Amino acid sequence: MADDAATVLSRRDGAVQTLTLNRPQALNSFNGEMHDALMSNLKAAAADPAVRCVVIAGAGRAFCAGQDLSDPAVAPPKNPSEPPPDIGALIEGRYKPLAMMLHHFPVPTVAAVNGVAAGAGANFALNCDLVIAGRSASFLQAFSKIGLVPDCGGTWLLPRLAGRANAMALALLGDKLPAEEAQRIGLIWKCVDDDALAGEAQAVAARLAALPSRALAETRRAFAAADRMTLSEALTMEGELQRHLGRSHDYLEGVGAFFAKRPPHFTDR
Ligand code: T3D
Repeated sequence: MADDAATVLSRRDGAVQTLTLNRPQALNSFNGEMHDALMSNLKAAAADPAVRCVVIAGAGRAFCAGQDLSDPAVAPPKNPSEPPPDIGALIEGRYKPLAMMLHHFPVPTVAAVNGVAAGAGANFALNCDLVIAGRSASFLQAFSKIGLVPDCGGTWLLPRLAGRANAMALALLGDKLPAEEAQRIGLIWKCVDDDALAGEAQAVAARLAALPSRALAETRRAFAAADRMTLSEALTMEGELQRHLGRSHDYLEGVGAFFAKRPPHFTDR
């Protein structure tokens, strides 16, 4: 656990768990150690019923520069007679489980992007439910510049979030997209002043943590499922979910609190 503590810092404030990528000397780029630490921290947060929201942040001046290109797992061989690295194995073994973990995460996730988010680092952030970025942050699909395709879910996420035209330009040209522009095209939720970023991320996480967790979980699952459905199927799904949630104590509490003009007290029942 000592290594885990070095590459990913973990802090709990109330029901909010904050995980901070902590390899600032390499712009928090992913190596094997940080992958392991991140995964074990995410698994611990997912298994802890006291955690109701997770915030992901980066230490230092960057959020995450993607794969650490100096990692022996991906470094091209110095001698041409040696076999090239199997980057596919890295994607299957590391980035796919990470993206799927976030996709199925039991509670909402918030990315607080404090500086550049490049390559898999950008798409790692975009896998979170809400992405908030500091005004000086940027998003960079760095892949084409090193002869690769967007990974960590980029091919799936980018067109869905920003539309095919924007996604294609971002992926093919690999230009840095400033945070304000990322917000404008719908790639991220919002852009805030740099010095307000940490506070905004914690405040929105605390709000999420106070909401009825079953409703939030079903909303996130429904969005994912609706992606593969017709409108009619989505409407049927919504009816089934509302039938189920409409019988919950939290629904009674929410409506009761509304008419009593008092704050609700949700209990996840
Ligand atoms: O094989 C595979 O790659 C498979 C995996 C794929 C998933 C991916 O994520 S592919 C994409 C990998 N990431 C990149 O290609 C981004 C490379 N980095 C950059 O383009 C730039 O560094 C940034 C735009 C992110 C930041 O630019 P800038 O000017 O602010 O900083 P810098 O001077 O370029 O970088 C600062 C240091 O961080 C520097 O080290 P030094 O010279 O001070 O000792 C630089 O080498 C290091 N660094 C930045 N990114 C990486 C990195 N070291 C290792 N891996 C990195 N990805």
